[in-house]
Amino acid sequence: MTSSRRTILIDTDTASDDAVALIMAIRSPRVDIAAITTVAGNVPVDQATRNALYTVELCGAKVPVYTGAAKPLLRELETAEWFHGLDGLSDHGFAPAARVAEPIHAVDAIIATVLANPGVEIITLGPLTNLAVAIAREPRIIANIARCVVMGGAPCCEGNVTPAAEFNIWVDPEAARIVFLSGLRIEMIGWQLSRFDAALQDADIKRIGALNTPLADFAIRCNSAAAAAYQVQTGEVGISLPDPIAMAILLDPRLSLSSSRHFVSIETNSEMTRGMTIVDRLGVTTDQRNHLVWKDVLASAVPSDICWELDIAGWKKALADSLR
Ligand SMILES: [Ca+2]
Repeated sequence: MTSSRRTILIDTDTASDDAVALIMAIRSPRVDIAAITTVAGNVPVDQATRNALYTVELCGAKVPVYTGAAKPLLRELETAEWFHGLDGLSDHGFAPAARVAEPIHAVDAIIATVLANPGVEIITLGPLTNLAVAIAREPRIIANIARCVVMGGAPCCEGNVTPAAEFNIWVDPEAARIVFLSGLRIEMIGWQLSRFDAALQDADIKRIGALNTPLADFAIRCNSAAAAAYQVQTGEVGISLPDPIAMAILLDPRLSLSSSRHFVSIETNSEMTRGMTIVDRLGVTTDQRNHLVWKDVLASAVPSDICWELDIAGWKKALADSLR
């Protein structure tokens, strides 16, 4: 049985929804986690590391955690405590983990893990800073990554941090551009998949609460600030969980009911549309009139797989199963 488990690496700006995604991966019989690497995003990177260590310990696991980039490649860090709470876990005063991070930088850990595990699958749950630096420093990793699932972007829809952009891409658009243009095939799980019926509703929350386990309790409690902020932000009620949805699809690709493959570019120049994920859904970038603007993408990128539709019942079942 052990041989059928896939090896994955998780890169995360660990706040509340990241923590739930970590639980899903740690508890999954489908994968072994070679490394968790942290990056600045929702919270400063040292807080992200503390949250990742706390979550790993809560699960009784021993996955190594490596601290990574403290800020985006070119820009100042903009965090999201307004959404996740000051500690990223809704400020319930969870006791610090006894474990500490490994004494190796996340970028070095990504390169070493990929080269030692050809065919590894990577999932990014935060800004793409670490992966961009790893690719720039050691391009050979690209050929050794079997899948790269990116929670990020707002394909052909509004963003969650600006009208144009989703948070993870917006925080470090230069890094996202490097990754999307690197030649790595990306499975893009946009934030819009976590809205509306995909968000946990009262009945879902009650069902999870009834599991009456420490993990179920933590998963709901650490998202209390996010649930309130989501309602302010969107007018929608519920706990929206973008990172766990991306993780659910990584673990079981059948939960993506509809996807298609397109070139994607990332806007880095405009302030208005900074971090916009521009999806060539109609395949017009090779037209003469677009060729000049898209030439960098066409020269170096491969098209990304954009997920359009989630199996909502399947996702909620996968979540509940991981919290038992
Ligand atoms: Ca995240």
